[in-house]
Amino acid sequence: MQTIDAIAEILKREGVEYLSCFPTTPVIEACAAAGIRPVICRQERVGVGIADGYSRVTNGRPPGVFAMQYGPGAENAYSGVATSFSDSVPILLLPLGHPRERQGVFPMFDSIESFASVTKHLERLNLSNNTSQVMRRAVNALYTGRPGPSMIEIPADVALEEVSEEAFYWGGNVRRSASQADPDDVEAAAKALCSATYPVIHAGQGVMYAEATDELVELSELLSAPVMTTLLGKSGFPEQHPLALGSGTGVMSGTVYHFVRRADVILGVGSSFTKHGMSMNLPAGRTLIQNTNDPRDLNKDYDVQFPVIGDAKLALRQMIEACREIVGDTRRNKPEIAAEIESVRNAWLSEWRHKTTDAGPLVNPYRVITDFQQAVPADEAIITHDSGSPRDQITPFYRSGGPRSYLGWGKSHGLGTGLGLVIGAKLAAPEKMCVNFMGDAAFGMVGLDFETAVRSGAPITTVVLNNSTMAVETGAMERSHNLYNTRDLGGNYADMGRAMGGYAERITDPAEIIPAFQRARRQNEEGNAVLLEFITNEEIDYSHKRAF
Ligand SMILES: Cc1ncc(C[n+]2csc(CCOP(=O)(O)OP(=O)(O)O)c2C)c(N)n1
Ligand SMILES: [Mg+2]
Repeated sequence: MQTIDAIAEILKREGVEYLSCFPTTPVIEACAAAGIRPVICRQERVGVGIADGYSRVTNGRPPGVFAMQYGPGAENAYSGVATSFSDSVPILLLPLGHPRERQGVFPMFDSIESFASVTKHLERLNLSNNTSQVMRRAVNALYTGRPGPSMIEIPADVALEEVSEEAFYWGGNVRRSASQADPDDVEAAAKALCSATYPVIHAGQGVMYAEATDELVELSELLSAPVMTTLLGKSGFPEQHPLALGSGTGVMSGTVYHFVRRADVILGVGSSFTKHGMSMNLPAGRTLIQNTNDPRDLNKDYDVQFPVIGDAKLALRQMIEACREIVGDTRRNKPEIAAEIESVRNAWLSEWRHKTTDAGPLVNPYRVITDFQQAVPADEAIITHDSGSPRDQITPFYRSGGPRSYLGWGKSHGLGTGLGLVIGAKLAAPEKMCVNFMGDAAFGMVGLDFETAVRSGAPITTVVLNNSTMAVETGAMERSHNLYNTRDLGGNYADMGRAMGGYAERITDPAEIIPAFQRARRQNEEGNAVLLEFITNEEIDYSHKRAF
């Protein structure tokens, strides 16, 4: 067999069903022959996003895989890979490389040099007979520790060389392995947590990768501790739960604001505690407990008094046992905590009601997300935002269902990323209604990949919140906009959706929001990709923006 056949066989044995890709690379041919379905994107950046969204939904088992050509294919993938790296998503990238005799020659693009800062693992496959061991290292990087992109560059000549029968093996022994926390750390952390007057749990995406939602719910109920999530961790704690506060990012729900401001002890679980424009700052002076599986996260941006290094699921189980030893059942399910959360939420929602129920004349983005929640139950959907106002409008208000019913992303917040993610999510979870909400500028970045959804058996719903401008840039572009109209954009996106073969509607009447989502859902169920273009107002009020 050739190198590419050996790689396809290994992917098959690891359960890979889809290869997100764009030509020219013979990896596509080998995967197709092995029964792995190629999904051809319209540009590499989105192709990486498809693999990324797929991996987020499967937790990397099986992983999303993306293959592309050397030079322009690898170059155009860069922003997608940067997104996966900054969000720590386990994807496998298989760029073709220049043939060995051309490597290192000016000005050939070199993936090994260029992707070094945005990959967890990176290796060039220099010898066909090394395929098995090179792939073993790549797969190991996907399955263990902090996740991230794993890249194997396959030089075009090596790709077609023979792998000898003796050299090929795949034991299937690369599996997920994780470790518990130091029991002394757990005991100290549990004491601090149990002596808190107002504890808050701050859950990151590590909870989802560790599949630790049940343990998180158990600990929060044991202590009656309210739980917020980060942007990436959104849906790791079911947001319909009575102890759920919602998510805290650059913006936050009224419940996150109220309870975090009052908290004396914050327990981070599966969270990197990263200071970032897309994350909520932790207010000063709190006692911090941090569980992470990556020591680089500790004391990075905050003084952490109580580190708990280990897998979120295993460490939460340890914390549950340690807390139970201290407080027994005395704090379990205190109704007054849930009642306070409910009353703070209701007060906050009533401040926003004029926007969430806005009768027009223009559609208000806050009403779109509110009505969507009435039209589609959260646990029957997977939704994601895009950069810009849509992210900041959706995340405080949307109450997700179980793990991965919301794909929160954006430590690198490349405009347009949501479209690829939601196509990947649909491939991983065809039974869910998969919806990405994007602004008109976001659509401009990647919109032609809506046709990928139409063509590839990934009937998603893309929502374009069209305000004909970049509303989120209002503050940043005042002078140039006054002089040259720099923020404004044009386009008729429903027409584009139709031209690409999808079912599309333009909605201008707020009363039509719910019926439009109901029609979209039926269309998706019949296999049609849908584009809903809402003509919205320029909405630049955000909930508790940078409140801490
Ligand atoms: C690739 C990339 N370039 C630039 C940005 C900066 N950026 C973030 S949002 C935004 C404009 C968003 O406009 P739109 O999608 O129309 O949403 P709106 O705020 O109008 O609702 C820009 C330029 C980015 N996030 N990614
Ligand atoms: Mg806009």
